[in-house]
Amino acid sequence: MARILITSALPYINGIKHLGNLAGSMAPADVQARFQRARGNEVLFLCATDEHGTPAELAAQAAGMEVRAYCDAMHEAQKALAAGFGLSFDWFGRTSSPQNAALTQHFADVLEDRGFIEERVDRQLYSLDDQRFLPDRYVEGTCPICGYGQARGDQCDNCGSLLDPLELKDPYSVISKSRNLEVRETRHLYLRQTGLESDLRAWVDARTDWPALARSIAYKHLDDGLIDRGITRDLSWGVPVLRHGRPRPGMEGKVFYVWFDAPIEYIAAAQEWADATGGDWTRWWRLDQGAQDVRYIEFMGKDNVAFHSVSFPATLLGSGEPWKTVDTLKAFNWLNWYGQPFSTSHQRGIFMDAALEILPADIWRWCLTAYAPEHSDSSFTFDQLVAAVNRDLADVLGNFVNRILRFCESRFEGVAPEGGEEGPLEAQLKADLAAGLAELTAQFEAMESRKSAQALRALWSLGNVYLQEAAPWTAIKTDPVRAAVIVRTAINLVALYARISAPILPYSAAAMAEAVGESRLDWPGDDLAAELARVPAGRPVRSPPLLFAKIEPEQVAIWSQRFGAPVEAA
Ligand code: B3M
Ligand code: ZN
Repeated sequence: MARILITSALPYINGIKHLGNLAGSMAPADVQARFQRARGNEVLFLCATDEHGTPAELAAQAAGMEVRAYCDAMHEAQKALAAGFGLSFDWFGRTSSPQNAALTQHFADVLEDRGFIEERVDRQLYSLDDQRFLPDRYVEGTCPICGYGQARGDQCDNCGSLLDPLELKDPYSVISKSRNLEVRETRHLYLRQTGLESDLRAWVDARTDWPALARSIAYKHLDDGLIDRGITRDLSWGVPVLRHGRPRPGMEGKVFYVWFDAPIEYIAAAQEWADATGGDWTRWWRLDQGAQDVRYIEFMGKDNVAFHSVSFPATLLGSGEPWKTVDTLKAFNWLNWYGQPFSTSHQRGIFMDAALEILPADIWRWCLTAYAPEHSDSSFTFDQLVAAVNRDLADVLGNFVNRILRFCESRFEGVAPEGGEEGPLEAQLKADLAAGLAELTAQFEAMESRKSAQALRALWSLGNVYLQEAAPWTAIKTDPVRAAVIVRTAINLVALYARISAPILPYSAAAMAEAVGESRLDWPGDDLAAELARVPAGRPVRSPPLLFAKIEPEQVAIWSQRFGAPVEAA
């Protein structure tokens, strides 16, 4: 049994997340966690809300709430929606947890003790009208790289470049829109990444399991030359800057930069989980406590790769302590909304709450997997959704399950029949299933979202081909024993489909399993004879409620209107 640690990039606390956040991290991470558990591996799956920094403060201000109260409410809202999408985190933590504050301050202390943190005097934008410094997202302006007019102080939404607020052209305060800004001096702590370059490069060189996208971004930062990064900010909401537990002269009222404390929450979430469940977090994160046997997989969007492949490893490696570092970093491109970026701040696209209002979670899980923005940005369209639901789910999987179970109910009293000897059609079916299962298992292991969905769909299609050729409704007229063999085989296929569809479609898989009395959703082995005999003769079965309702064009028109999608040509 392998031990697999899985983390998903932490969704910012500001507002309900959109489908893009799901597609690029939380959903594929959950599919992989479910798959690995089904394989019998020990999984610890962690995520949390990313609660510090300017996104939180600005959103709380906009909501007219005190920031901690805002974060409390939004954490619960996001936690409930994650559960609604079947995201099976072992723990959904908070970067505002006491565990994360203690760990963040610990890393800052050991890094400084080892010479990788130093104080510097910064020049930063100060808003005379707001009477405060303007870090990161408190300032917007024109991107110096691509000219985008609403680039944020720390990163440009349009071209993804990491920015320094001083680079912005024509900057303005996000709070008051004032351009009455001046540059002032302020003291900040810097993480000396330049001092860790050779360690980091050796570490990235050893990450042979990374997909091309992650490697190319990591090497770009290394080859462009690392920079020492500011890890503190003039903000009030965040992890206070202390030195060995005591206030640090000159740093009063400052907090650690959100991207310094957020990845540390991956560890702190394990501590929160341990504190809540009695689990042992050290066997997952400390190499001297057993974590050397753990495979650690991180899921994120491509704009987060830099922080996960450079600054977070710099924190861990620079500490000189035996921390587990990521083995596989699965980065996704962006899911766009009809060619435009989804945007929480600009409320563009479908958000998790509205998504669950209009369609069940499995539909979205299937769509975001089958059309994952994996090797390039991809754009969500309702046409794609309709094809995924009507063609893949309803016509292929749903149709097979309902057809065979209804036939069993009408001609075999809803009981799996005994039947007689299997024939060449069953032998062919098993051979095809074996090949298809090997492909599906390989694609899940490789964390290839689109190819996993394709392999799964191909396996569902085998059931329809088998029924077409075996035609139990014809056989029953002349050879009821033959018809019984076909029905018993197809019922076992329903049980098999439940087990292999569960990582992507947990709710539909549970309904299929319940319909044929399959109680264990473990991953199938190579012995197809045994796999297709798990539902014994005599077991009562029943056709489940409709698994996938087809989406009608009128519905698409209503949704397009509601979510601001261009109305597709009918
Ligand atoms: N909160 C996600 C984002 O950039 C960011 C990830 C943190 S993972 C430690 O939208
Ligand atoms: Zn730009």
